[in-house]
Amino acid sequence: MNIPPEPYKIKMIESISLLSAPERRARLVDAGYNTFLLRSPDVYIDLLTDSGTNAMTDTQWAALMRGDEAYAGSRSYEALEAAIQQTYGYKFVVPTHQGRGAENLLSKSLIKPGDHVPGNMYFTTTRLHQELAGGIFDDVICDEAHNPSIEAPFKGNVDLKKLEALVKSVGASKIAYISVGAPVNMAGGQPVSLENLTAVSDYCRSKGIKVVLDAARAVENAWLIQEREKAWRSYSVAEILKEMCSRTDACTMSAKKDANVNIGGFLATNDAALFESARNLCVVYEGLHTYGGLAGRDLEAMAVGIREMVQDDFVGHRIMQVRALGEALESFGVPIVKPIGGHGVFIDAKAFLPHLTQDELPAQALAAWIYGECGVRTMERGIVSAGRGEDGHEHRPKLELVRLALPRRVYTASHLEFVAEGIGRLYKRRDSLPGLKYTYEPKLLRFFQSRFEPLPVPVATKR
Ligand code: PM9
Repeated sequence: MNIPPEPYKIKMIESISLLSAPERRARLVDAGYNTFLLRSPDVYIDLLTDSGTNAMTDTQWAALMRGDEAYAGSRSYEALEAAIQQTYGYKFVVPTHQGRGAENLLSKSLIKPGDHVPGNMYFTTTRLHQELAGGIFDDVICDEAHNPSIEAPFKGNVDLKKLEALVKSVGASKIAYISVGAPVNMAGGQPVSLENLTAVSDYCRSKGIKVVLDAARAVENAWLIQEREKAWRSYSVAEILKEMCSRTDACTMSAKKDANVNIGGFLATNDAALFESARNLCVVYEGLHTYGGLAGRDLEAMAVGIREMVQDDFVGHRIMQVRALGEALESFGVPIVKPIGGHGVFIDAKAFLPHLTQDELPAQALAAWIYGECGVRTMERGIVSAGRGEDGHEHRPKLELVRLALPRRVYTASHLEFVAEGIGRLYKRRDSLPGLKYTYEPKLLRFFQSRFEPLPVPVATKR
């Protein structure tokens, strides 16, 4: 595999083991064919998510001991506030227990019922909080993002024409804010260029519309800007991140991603009125505004993680590791989203299982069959994740993807080779893989808790 040597060494390990094939099949039945319902000890290599599953540094572990557990005015809050101010450049900080906590405070603060919230593709929790606050999500991402095989460098970009058309049709006063994910998780970790973010920012400022960054993996976006955008090639990841934030009014952050902590998040902003509202709502939904649902030690680990996350070699190594996994999968013919994104490889389930219709849940099924084949846990990012609208209709995304998200600093090249070989084997017998149907579907964020059973096995055509 073509991965540069790790810029770190291993200090602690956790044992993992592979169950036998019959045991894996039994665990799949127990889990209702939903990888979220598998028990972690039954998983060999866990690529469900890169959220909260990262390995912390020794300095982060040491920082845990410094946690100030005072209810109010904790010193650990001051450490976090300074780290965010210096790394992202926002003035005001409200800690939250994780990203969706910040999304809740933001949505409740800025959205009035009937308002529109444009964004560069939906994200599950983000859109749900917008809708729960009475907002209407409008997708304004560029068309290329919906096509898995187009090799454009910035498939996360906002299509300004779509944004302008929306503003024209509903009026700027009905736009609560624009939410810009950088990179775009549901499109395959596709980045946004600084040129595009600047254009969005200039346009929105001219119309009095706020720009909010979903900063969960903004550091990876910054690295991809450095790699692909000529004007920014000589800038560090730290400098590019600050430039990105300077184009926005606020950010919501799941620190469980970029910042390498197991729990934590925040809302940060330069807007005093938004800060005032979010800080007040924080005491209702999260905890006091200086701990936001977290322990003092979590705030300390997050503060150190934020300062460390912008190291160019760490980010570069991570992205090259993801890329190597994608290339290994491609060497077995497995169809994946191109270009390979920052935090994971996304398998194109429609192309992998072309004999299944969207209602036969190809991505959900493929995630289940991958676990059955090799004990690797992945996540559906298709119609099941997209969920239903207010009136019960199914959202029908163009993309049916299975995501292999790489936790940071957790797995080695040989783990990734094992993953690629296992999925490569499955690809050879793809014609015989059936779809799934629901046996249980919860109302909200159904992908977490739904249960399924297999449809009849298709008659395999010999290759
Ligand atoms: N992302 C992920 O695995 C966690 C579970 S799936 C809901 O990709 C973005 C871009 C995310 C994200 C979580 C959140 C929410 C916001 N924006 O999980 O609440 O990828 O910390 O963050 C997951 P929290």
